Amino acid sequence: MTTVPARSAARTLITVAPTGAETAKADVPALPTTPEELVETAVSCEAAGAALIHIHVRDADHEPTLDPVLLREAVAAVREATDLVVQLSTGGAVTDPLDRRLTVLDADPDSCSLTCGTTNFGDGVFLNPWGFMVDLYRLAQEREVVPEFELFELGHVHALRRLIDECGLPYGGRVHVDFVMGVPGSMPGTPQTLMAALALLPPEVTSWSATGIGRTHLPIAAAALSAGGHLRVGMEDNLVYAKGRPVSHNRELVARAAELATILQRPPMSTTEARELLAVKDRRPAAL
Ligand code: KMH
Ligand code: ZN
Repeated sequence: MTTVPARSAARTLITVAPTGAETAKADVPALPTTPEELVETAVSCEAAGAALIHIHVRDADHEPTLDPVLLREAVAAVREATDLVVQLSTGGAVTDPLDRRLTVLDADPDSCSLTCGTTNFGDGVFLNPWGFMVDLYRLAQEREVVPEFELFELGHVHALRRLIDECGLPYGGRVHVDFVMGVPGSMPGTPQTLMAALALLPPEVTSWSATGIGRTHLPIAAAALSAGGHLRVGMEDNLVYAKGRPVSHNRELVARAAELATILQRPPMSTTEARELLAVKDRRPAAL
């Protein structure tokens, strides 16, 4: 008999990852790449049920960038317009150098992604050597930024164990992980793999979410909800709403996730509940 994990939640944290670093604006005009589109997407996805936004910033040419000024402006703009937990990607694009990826924390996000190891990433390699993971983790602790541990591989789950042993708990004391499944060359986006990964989670993990890339998006969402987990959706991970029907706005993916979660009696959690779940520091202007 399969047991429901103790960390199974009554409500669902919905994360939206609206942009990513891989898709070209020219190929997908609906991808939010400008500051105005990012804010409009954030507002609209919050209204549809999202409580956390995972942001990759694009420059004026719609190319992925780690420009510190643009990152700061993006964080401030989303914080001003919404109550979403603001998470910046430290993964960037596969071409981004490690030292530049560390500077993402200078933009003072609530949360940052922290991938627990190197992985195949389509035709590329997404580099996350041990020393970089430790540096990023210690910097996040120092800056009081809550990391979201991104796990693309079963080996990453074990590397998280090593990271907690060596560096202790994150700022706030909660450990939230996100399984990124179905990246070509990395762990497959199947319910069986999700169950295997869950079985390996260290006991310190207090919450987990999952996202499936491409056609694994919906099955992984259903499997994660069934197993008590949270959801990440968005055009970073999936550009197809249904067979032959492209996603026209991130809101559609969030709304569908919210509906699915509600049907399964685990409705979306509010941004206030998400802040408590993740124990993020309150950086909203009114709180300062
Ligand atoms: N763009 C990928 C190479 C993250 O945001 O931290 C890495 C990624 C993970 O998207
Ligand atoms: Zn990302």
